[in-house]
Amino acid sequence: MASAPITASQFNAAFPKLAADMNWDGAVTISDVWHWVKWFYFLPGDFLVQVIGPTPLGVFLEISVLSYHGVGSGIVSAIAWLVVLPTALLLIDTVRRA
Ligand SMILES: [Ca+2]
Repeated sequence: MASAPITASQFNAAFPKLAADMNWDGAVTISDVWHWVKWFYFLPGDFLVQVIGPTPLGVFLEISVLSYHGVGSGIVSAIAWLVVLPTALLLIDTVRRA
């Protein structure tokens, strides 16, 4: 039996937030740096989770708030960064040469 679809506001509320103290241990330490990197890396995939999650496609793909920082989000993020980084470097190089 399928449960009720997760609403857009539930996806918004569960979106991973950036904070100085990402592991909630009460101090900003080097351990938080890894969490910042992870948060930034997963941004493209997590954004897609937020957009697609509440739609019928998201229901079909079984996307939930647990999909944030998940395998699918990681794969989407990898693809996005593999496109974004070379494009950004190419643009920077083009601007420098102009
Ligand atoms: Ca911390």
